[in-house]
Amino acid sequence: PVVTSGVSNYSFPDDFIFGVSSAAFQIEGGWNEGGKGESIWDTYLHDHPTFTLDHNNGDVAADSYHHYMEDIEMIKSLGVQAYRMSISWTRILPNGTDNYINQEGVKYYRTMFEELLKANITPVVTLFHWDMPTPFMNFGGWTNAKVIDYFEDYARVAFKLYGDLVKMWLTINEPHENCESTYGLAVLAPALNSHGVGVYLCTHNSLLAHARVYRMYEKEFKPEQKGKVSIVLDSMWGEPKDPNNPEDVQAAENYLQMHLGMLAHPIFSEEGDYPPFVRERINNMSREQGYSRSRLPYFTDEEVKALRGSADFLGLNHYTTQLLSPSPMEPTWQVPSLYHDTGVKMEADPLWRMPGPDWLFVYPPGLRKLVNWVQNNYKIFKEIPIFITENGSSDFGGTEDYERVNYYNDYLYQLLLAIHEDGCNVKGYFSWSLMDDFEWTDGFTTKFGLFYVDFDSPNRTRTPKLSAYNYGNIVRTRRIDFDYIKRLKGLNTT
Ligand code: GBH
Repeated sequence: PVVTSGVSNYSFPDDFIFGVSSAAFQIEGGWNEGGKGESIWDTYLHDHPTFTLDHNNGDVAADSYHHYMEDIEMIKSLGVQAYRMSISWTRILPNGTDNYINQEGVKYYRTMFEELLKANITPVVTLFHWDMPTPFMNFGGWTNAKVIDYFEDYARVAFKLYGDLVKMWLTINEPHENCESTYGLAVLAPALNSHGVGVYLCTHNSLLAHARVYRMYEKEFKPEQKGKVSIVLDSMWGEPKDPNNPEDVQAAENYLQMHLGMLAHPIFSEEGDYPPFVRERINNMSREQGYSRSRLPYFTDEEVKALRGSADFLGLNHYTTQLLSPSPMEPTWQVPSLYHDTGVKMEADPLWRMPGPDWLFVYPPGLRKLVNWVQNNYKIFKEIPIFITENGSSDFGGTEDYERVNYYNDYLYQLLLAIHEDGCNVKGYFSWSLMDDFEWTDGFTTKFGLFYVDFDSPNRTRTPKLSAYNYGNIVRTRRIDFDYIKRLKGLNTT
């Protein structure tokens, strides 16, 4: 039964980890302080100030470079067990390369991890959350396979510096979104138009970089440090527009294979490599378009082997759902492109709420269905767990965020159903985001935080929203009280 009032019948198991998420470029600021080098987000936004909706950049952001102790207090107040954050590559390696290590940057993160641990909060650390060192982006970023070597060097430095404190590592945040939006849709810096070609080079090299770092940790660090390493994959849920129409069901499955399977299958399936459907589809499309080689690169046998099983758990980001039906000829697609290759029509149900801008539609069962899809597609999740590393909702501001409260209640309830009724092996959940931040192309116009940040105040003052109190209650009671905020606000709960 789906509960929407009172207290949830199910509770989160004792070993279930609650956390909050953030990313370096989105909150840190201090772009040129303490010896930090530039990432492409610094460089590109300085050169193209109108790239973001509000013409803002990340120079100061939420100024966590100076206010990190407040951040830790906020995290503590939620009662969560873990904090997912990322390291800015160029804060510790200003040139991107390991020939020069910036001690001030090293100290910043070391202090952060120590303070978190003092507060009994486990740091979960992403190595790459989209802030590619500018020198590397100048020769292609992830589309240049040489960057894999430099990413390995950077990861080794990070493991050496922090591996005594950090036991949960994530290599790359959302390679699917990062590659598609940087090289395909050109909505992430530096907005390169290489749709249908660059997007797959980037995806391919991101996967290889992940495997390289996983195997390096396994060999050089794991025996002593005993940590876990994984990757963060993102996916919408694809709901068949008409569940009784087999073509729509197939379209939804195709979407999931092209956008999530492409990244998940090489790592989590028994056979490894890209899913046969994805391989065949892109090969066929490439051939029809006159290419003499597939736009999707091939792995060698050794690479397939290195990738297979290269994760100790899965980090899964999920926000929204679309209705899918077949449509090979959508006129708005660029040719070639990931979306054209996918060949499905995506639309939102007009009944779904959209509290923020354009893309985030609220469909809570999508989370349960997505987790089940992952669990059922890859046997490995009988042994290794799934962590939801991001989930949350956007709006345009303020602290009375009832829509966000509802979003968390409803999505987390669906997660309870996935755990208790479907037996899915989900062991943790991280809300996106701890606080309002720099939302990439949206600048500061879109808000995701549990804490409100006043971006006009010099101190970037932080204030808990209703969703922070509500999340804190879920974390502490391990149940969802659908009336908690109503009671807190003295509203009628009947
Ligand atoms: C996450 O990506 C990121 O990891 C995180 O950094 C970010 O802050 C968070 O989302 C919230 O935005 O339809 O062309 O406008 C989530 C992936 C990002 C996928 C936005 C859909 C919309 C592209 N989503 N994207 S578009």
